[in-house]
Amino acid sequence: MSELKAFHLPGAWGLVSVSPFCLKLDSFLRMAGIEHQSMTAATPFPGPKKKAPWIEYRGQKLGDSTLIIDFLKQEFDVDLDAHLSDEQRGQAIAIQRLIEENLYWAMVYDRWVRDENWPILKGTVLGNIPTPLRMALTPIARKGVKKQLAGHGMGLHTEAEIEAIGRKDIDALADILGDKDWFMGDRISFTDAVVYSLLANIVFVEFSSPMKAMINAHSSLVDWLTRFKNEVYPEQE
Ligand SMILES: N[C@@H](CCC(=O)N[C@@H](CS)C(=O)NCC(=O)O)C(=O)O
Repeated sequence: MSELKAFHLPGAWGLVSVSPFCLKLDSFLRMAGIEHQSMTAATPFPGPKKKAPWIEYRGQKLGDSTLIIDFLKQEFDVDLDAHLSDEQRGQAIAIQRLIEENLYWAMVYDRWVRDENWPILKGTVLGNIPTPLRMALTPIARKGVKKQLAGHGMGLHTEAEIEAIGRKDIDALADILGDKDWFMGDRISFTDAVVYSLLANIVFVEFSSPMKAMINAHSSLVDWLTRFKNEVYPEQE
């Protein structure tokens, strides 16, 4: 059995995890062919940064998907981006920042602030927490996430402003993809995993979000989502 354990928040609707950062790590591990044990955690609190995902490897815990992936690339001598030019590597970082530092927060807003999504969230993201604890914890968690949203700045905007921010990012992603098969050309790269982890968590889930329609309006993005799923998660077809 592999000595690498990857801890992620629960999955739903065919996704290994409904946390984009956890799904990104899972995609990376699959694409890199790194053997591991995939562990579902009810909460992120046992992680070293109190966020998910995290790994346990040779007696050490490591948190933060990017730091974990950097570590695993070295440890297992894998690079999904070996074929990229310096310019593409720069673009990859910029796309990752768009996804993780901006668009992610619009998704968090839709899931945690929109009232229609609250019962769905309690049954999925928070669904593995034992019932008595869940009842006590969920309102605190919601308050905490609203505070995070305000701290980031996304939560200070109106719903219409957040929609407009999301639309700009999604249109930009469609423009970057263009008519290519993959974000960085004709070969899949880590950037595809980064973008998939968030867009799949908007499109393939039951949370309502205006961003679903925005993504679905770009047939290139829809085709690319299917392409990624077929390549990395063929068993989900
Ligand atoms: N930069 C971190 C972000 C991880 C993150 O925000 N994970 C969320 C789940 S999607 C989490 O655990 N949130 C719990 C919290 O902030 O209390 C990474 O790349 O792993």
